[in-house]
Amino acid sequence: MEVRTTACPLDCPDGCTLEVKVEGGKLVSIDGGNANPLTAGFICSKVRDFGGHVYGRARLSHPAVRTGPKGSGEFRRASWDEALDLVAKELTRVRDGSGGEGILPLSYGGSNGKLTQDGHDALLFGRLGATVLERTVCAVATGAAAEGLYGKMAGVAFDDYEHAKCVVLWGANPSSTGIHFVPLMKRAQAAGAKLVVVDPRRIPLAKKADLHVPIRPGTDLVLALALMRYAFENDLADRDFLREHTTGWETLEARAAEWTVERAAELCGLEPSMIETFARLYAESSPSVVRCGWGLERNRNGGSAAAAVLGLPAVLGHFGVRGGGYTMSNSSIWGLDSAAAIGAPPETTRRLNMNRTGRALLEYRDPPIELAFVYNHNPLATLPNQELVRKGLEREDLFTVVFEQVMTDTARYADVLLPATTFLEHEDLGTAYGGYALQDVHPVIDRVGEARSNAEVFAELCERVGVARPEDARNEREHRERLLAGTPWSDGLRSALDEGGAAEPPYGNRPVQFADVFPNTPDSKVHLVPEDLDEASAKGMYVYLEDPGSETFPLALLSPSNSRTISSTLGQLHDHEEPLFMHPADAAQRGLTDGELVRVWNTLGEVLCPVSATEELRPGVVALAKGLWSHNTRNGRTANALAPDTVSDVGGSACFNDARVQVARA
Ligand SMILES: Nc1nc2c(c(=O)[nH]1)N[C@H]1C(S)=C(S)[C@@H](COP(=O)(O)OP(=O)(O)OC[C@H]3O[C@@H](n4cnc5c(=O)[nH]c(N)nc54)[C@H](O)[C@@H]3O)O[C@H]1N2
Ligand SMILES: Nc1nc2c(c(=O)[nH]1)N[C@H]1C(S)=C(S)[C@@H](COP(=O)(O)OP(=O)(O)OC[C@H]3O[C@@H](n4cnc5c(=O)[nH]c(N)nc54)[C@H](O)[C@@H]3O)O[C@H]1N2
Ligand code: SF4
Ligand SMILES: [Mo]
Repeated sequence: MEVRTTACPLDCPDGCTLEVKVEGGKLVSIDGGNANPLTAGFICSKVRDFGGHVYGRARLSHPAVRTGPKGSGEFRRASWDEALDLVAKELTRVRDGSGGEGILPLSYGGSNGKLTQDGHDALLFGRLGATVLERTVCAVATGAAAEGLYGKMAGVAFDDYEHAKCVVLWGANPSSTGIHFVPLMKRAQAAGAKLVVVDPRRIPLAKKADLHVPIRPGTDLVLALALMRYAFENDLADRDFLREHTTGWETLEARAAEWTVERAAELCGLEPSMIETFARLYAESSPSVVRCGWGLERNRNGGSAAAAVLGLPAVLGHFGVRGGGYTMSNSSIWGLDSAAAIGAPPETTRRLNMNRTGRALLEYRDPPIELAFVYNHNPLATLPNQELVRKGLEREDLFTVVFEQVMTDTARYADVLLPATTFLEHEDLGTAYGGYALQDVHPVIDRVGEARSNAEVFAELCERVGVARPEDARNEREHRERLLAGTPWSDGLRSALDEGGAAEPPYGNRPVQFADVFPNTPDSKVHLVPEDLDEASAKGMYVYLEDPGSETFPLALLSPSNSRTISSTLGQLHDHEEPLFMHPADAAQRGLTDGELVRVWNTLGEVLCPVSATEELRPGVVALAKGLWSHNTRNGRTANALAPDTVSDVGGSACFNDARVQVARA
């Protein structure tokens, strides 16, 4: 038995170091390593059980071609040569016929590493002139806000939370989505930090909080503006900091002015005294830190909400001390641009916001989408407006390629299936986005069946459609070299990685905001009302957009992360029936008893599942987990069938939590 070291690149803030026990090329067990200090020697149960994904029944081990009707999951085995030949022929046929824009690459995070996306895939689709997919299901509203205000300044390290006197956890549920934050938070509380949790649900950390603010979904913008107004009115704002280090604060103050504590309380469904307590606690504690999650962006007000929340430490002048400031995503601090490093052409073709994929598949003309190439993504499980996506994939005249590790709901609709390696079988480069670790991901086990990596398959397809060039990187290693060479601190990074550890940025992995790191904006100031975002948002930034609920569909449906899966990854391992959670008062009003089968519906679709009454939700809010597969509900539909394909005010982000529904006995 051998222990091999690698890292987990999956879509999780933590970026764990892994120690993998291997015997005869096969995985025996996985546990946490220590190269990334955040891992602290332990990992989540999802990845500890990853063997079930690698070797399970659903794993794809050879290419296949459809034999049954679309969606039936009936395939025959094919050789790589036959499958790639077929795919290359179809790509060429569409490009030479109606044009490259008839090709739609459908991809999102996949293994989330820097070498498995925007590599040879970008060369292939860029050179074919395919439709460009805007990857907008996650982090684009928060990302636009963090970029606009601070140029994505590096965030407060979780390790420094123990210096804070007040921690605000806003729209994040680390007990499921980034477990290493939880013990650090415990340490911070033991050292005297007060914890405020802003979440419509009583999540595990809300139970340990000094103040749980059970906000009505989609109203975070108003709460944050009310906190600002309170600070301006009560002489708590740091006007010296605002004058010296920010622009746009006068506009922000003016836009916040309408949100008195009373008005905000009414709209957010909170007691005014709770908002005042929050305002005082956050303003008067120093250091104070805000950990901003992604729950608050998944609605129409998402971009302005994230900007207002991230603007709070500037208004209060909470920077310049260890444990003060904010943490958002750290994903871009390394300056690693995979597509640029590999030489992908500029994106000049038609663009599609991926939240509108169903519409594009059904409605695009000039040219219509004739070929969908799905990789790193399970669109049927994770995109909004699931019924339209399904109708699109059912089109007889659509040629669908699915390049996947396992037989997902989407893979069942493929015309050609290509088997992909997992992160235990290929090279990658992983960046934690919560902590500060950049780590190599190594192949540590033998490949399963005939699975191939993204780089191999897309490089081969470049050859077969005749767009490969002699100067192209040949493999992941060469791509990695070019990627590291393109960063301002390449030597340090490369030597740290080659020594087998986790590389850290030159300012260290515990930077103090406004001491070690400053906004990456052209004038190094915080732009509280970034002009481009203000212009791009329909009514201007910080203008509250009304709740989409109605008398017919009064309940707000949340689809929060689920601790068993990462988005929908690993969903094949959990075929239980998932309940809709609902407040007992809402259940009683509808005459529903715990555990009975209900129908959850709106104009977009319906889901049949059991109901579970819980006081952990506020009345008026229901929840059905994110990332479910068709086998998790009675009728094979999930929360995504009820989620609108509308987009947020800023950034064009998905609005999953703007789903408004009705519930009745089935
Ligand atoms: N186990 C597991 N881990 C994951 C993932 C997973 O699916 N499973 N997904 C990964 C990915 S892709 C991401 S993006 C991150 C997400 O990480 P998080 O942001 O922590 O997760 P979410 O579940 O999206 O949302 C967090 C919380 O926001 C709350 N929320 C919903 N609507 C609102 C609102 O309007 N306002 C406020 N204040 N709160 C609201 C929800 O109740 C939820 O508790 O996690 C990553 N880690
Ligand atoms: N209702 C609802 N839906 C949501 C959300 C929500 O809050 N509510 N949140 C959204 C969020 S935050 C996100 S990030 C998205 C995620 O949406 P997706 O990106 O679709 O996420 P996954 O379900 O993890 O699917 C990734 C797929 O890529 C495959 N894969 C992994 N590595 C590789 C590889 O190296 N090569 C290839 N070819 N394939 C690979 C995996 O097997 C998996 O099936 O979902 C969104 N969907
Ligand atoms: S999913 Fe997150 S917690 Fe689990 S091993 Fe990977 S990085 Fe660590
Ligand atoms: Mo995400």
